[in-house]
Amino acid sequence: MKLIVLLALFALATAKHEMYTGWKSYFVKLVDEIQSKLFASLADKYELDILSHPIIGREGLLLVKPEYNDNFIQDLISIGITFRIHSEDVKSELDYDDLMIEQQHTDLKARNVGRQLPYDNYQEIEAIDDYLDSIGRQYPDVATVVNAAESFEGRPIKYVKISNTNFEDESKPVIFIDGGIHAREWIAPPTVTWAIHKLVEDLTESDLLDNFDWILLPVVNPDGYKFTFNGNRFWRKTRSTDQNPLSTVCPGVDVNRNFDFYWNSVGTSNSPCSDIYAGSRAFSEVETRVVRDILHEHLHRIALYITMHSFGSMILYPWGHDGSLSSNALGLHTVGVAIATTIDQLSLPNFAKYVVGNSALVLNYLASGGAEDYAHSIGVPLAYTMELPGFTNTMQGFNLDPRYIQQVCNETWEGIVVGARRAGDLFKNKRL
Ligand code: 0X9
Ligand code: ZN
Repeated sequence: MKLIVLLALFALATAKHEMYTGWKSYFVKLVDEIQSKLFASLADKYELDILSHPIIGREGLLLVKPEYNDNFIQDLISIGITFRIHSEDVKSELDYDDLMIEQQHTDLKARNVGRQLPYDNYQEIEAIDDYLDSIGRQYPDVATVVNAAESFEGRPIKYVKISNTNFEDESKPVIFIDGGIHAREWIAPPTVTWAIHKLVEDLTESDLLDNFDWILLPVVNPDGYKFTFNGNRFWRKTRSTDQNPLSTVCPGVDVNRNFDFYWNSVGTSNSPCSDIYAGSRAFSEVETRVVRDILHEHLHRIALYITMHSFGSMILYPWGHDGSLSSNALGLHTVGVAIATTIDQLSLPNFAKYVVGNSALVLNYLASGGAEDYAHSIGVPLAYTMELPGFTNTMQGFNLDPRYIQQVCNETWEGIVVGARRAGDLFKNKRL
């Protein structure tokens, strides 16, 4: 009987990532603009799923479907783009990731680390929500949990407001950080929950609450996030359907193409089956509207907005739709560099150094309707997309090893602190 149960569990576990059977993953390195353009056309032609964008001189990581593999490799060779295999079998790599996560749970239990916290491991949405609620219950004087809306599938979209003056001191700048716009970018939510931990449970620098109010939204897209835990590890979008006839077979909108900033004009798709589907209209998604409404409610005092993504070790700023610079480009760059150098000093040798710059120029692709562009366009002076680290050239699986989550949380937090203080200084000057 025991054996049957064990076999059934094994079968269940190995069946989990069945849909990625036969997929392969590659590291790709581009040397110049020409290769970069050619690569972009290959990405379209072979529907590549790019997990980390290759930029000139720095490898990226991508997935190839079984039916395209041979032709894709032939094209790479004939164009002269350098590549190397990451995995011959994406499914088995995903099984490896699951094992690592399980191992981390076991290690934490063995070390007697009571409850499992969202920044200790990659955690299900329910564990993250429970953590936020427990923070609200235990620290009502500084933390207020807001159930902003229900997602398309009815999950709460929760954020935490943190303030030692009940958000009533209008002279304080607000720092707004979100994560999980893209469901599969699992390293993002822990950096936001860690920020909550550092501001509420383990405040070590009192100026952070004396001088700022904070809004922290760890998972913008809970439906997509949930879906990535149920066998669709590489899901990126929401899970909504709309009037488009294809939408029931291909649900979901890319939240980072759904903001009303040159909506659906470049680097987007009209097809619901695309990973960069812009939606039927700007702000079609309740998830996008939650971010929009926070930005507008506190616009007069949001000094800094950071939206957490992965991977790539990049700090990206507007404008992403055409690569031009905003009138605050100098400020954006200076504060971006301050954040990046802080993080780099704390980073590990096998992590890449941060790159700072305009998103379109760094990534070499244009994309409209992005969160940080929208925030900046309505008046948030400092607005960034952070592509967190987590991708190393020796990596196995697709997750940063869960043992390093803490490292990323720590270094990112120190970067946020520097960014907040710089933003606070600029904000003070603006108000004089
Ligand atoms: O393409 C994106 O949405 C972001 N990269 S990711 O790999 N996380 O998907 C970059 C967004 C850059 N910002 C804008 N284009 N506005
Ligand atoms: Zn992303």
